[in-house]
Amino acid sequence: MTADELKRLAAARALEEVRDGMIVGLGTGSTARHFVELLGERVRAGLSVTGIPTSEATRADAERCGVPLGDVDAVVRLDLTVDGADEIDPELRLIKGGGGALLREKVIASASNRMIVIADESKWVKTLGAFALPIEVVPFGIAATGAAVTQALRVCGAAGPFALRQTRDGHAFVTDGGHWILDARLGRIDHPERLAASLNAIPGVVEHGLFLDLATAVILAGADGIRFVER
Ligand code: ABF
Repeated sequence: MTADELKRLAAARALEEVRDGMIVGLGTGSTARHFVELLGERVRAGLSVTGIPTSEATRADAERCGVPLGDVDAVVRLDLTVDGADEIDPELRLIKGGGGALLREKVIASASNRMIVIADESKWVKTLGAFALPIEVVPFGIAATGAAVTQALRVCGAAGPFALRQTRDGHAFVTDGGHWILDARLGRIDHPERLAASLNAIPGVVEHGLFLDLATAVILAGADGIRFVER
């Protein structure tokens, strides 16, 4: 089975957790897109849900698939969010943000009663950090913020180079919120909680891709089938 087929299998399993009347956070990325497509099929078959997209790309997908969307500014709590991830460790800590939607993804996941992560088994790791950690920053004062990020990484024993994410034509990648992203290649992150706290303390850092204590379950699709891992 291809990785894409595994992603769709994981998305299909997540659909079983959706109930009529739910407010559902819709993640971003290729795995989450499978979920949106399958949810659209269920809506056409009569399911009633309200989707809250975590990016403009997902909003477009949801509209294309006929998933009814709610007003994010009026929603206080969501029943469930289904989203992908770049890395997942055995404590269900995540690195997210490879797709650049980490801020909205974190806002929505934090407001959800449950967050189910869907992924193919390649995302499962013993230790986070092989995937570059995305750090979303405000463009204002980027040099000072970059220096503070370097210091925070060093203090947390996770030193490594970082680079401003760029588009193919060499411009800074701009998030849906109008921010930039620094991708930090750390190799391994031994103390994710410490690093998260240090990054959160930097004024120019808007958010980072460490999602700790947010995922309530992970659906992993692999050659041997589906694993449902719950906290
Ligand atoms: C989003 O999409 C991101 O947080 C993560 O970076 C990425 C995973 O992408 P894919 O599902 O395409 O592997 O969930």
